[in-house]
Amino acid sequence: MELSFAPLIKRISESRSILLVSHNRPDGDAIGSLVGLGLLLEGLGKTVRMVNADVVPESLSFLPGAERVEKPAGVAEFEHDLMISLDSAGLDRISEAVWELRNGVDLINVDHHISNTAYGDINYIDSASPAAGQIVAQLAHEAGWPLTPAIAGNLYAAISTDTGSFRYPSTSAETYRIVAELVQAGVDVGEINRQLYDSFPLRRVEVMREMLNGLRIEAGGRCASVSLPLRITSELGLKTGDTEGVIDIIRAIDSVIIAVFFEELPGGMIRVSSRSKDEKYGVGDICSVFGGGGHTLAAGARLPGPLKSAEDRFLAEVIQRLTAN
Ligand SMILES: [Mn+2]
Repeated sequence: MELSFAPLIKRISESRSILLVSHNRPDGDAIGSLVGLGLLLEGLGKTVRMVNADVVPESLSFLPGAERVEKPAGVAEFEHDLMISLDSAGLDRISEAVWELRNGVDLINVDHHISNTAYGDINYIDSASPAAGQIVAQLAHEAGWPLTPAIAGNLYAAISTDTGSFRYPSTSAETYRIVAELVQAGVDVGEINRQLYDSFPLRRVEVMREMLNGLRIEAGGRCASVSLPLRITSELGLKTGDTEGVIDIIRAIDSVIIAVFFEELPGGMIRVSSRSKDEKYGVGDICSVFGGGGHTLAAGARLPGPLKSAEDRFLAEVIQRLTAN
């Protein structure tokens, strides 16, 4: 089916008050696309509230408008006539407490995950797009909605973080075209990249030191993995976002095709993040074996603990595929 922004633009134009939501444990794309679209719609005179079930990571709190992101309880009284979800592949990526706010209004689903279940009344799913933020920027372009430096900064952050700073293969000519528009609209590229990539709290490097001590290299160097026990999370007082980038470091090892990061969660489940450098060895398929999903080159899953047994089960699947031919 041909992708078209027309139904979204029409439905948004008919709306007066809009509730925007994005996935739990938000990353740069979840916050940037959420706030970017929120501010865009406010610029059109809409009443807008932006919701996420989890806190904005400290590393993204500098984004203009990030302080506007609210917990579901804060918007219980908000009377909206439209809801828009961003960067969220399925209903399960967003907390029940957020969905309870829907109150039967139409839902627009804007996303770039190939696994998206098209759960909206209107769906705009572009799995070729590297970021939900890029789709929002294209929507603004198409609709002729004015950009401000704050809007552009949020969308730039969304695209930059989801493309690994414009390095992943999903980065297209369209990405650079749309980002050129964002820069033209007032993004200070040096400053925003400093904030995004050169402003880590020390604990972010300390956790890297801890995890690299336990680095596992397997499948003849083609698989690298690290894991984070809950004990370290509490010892270092880690916050959401502190482990961002760890997987990119082990993925960068020359021989590595698949990199995996295991994190023990309170309650005993193990969150698995995985990255591949080669479409032949997609991690989306591997994660789906364990009930997870995502993209070919970046995917996740949750396994029951304990940590070591989750590692062994997941890595056995990875190694089997990497050594199959
Ligand atoms: Mn995304």
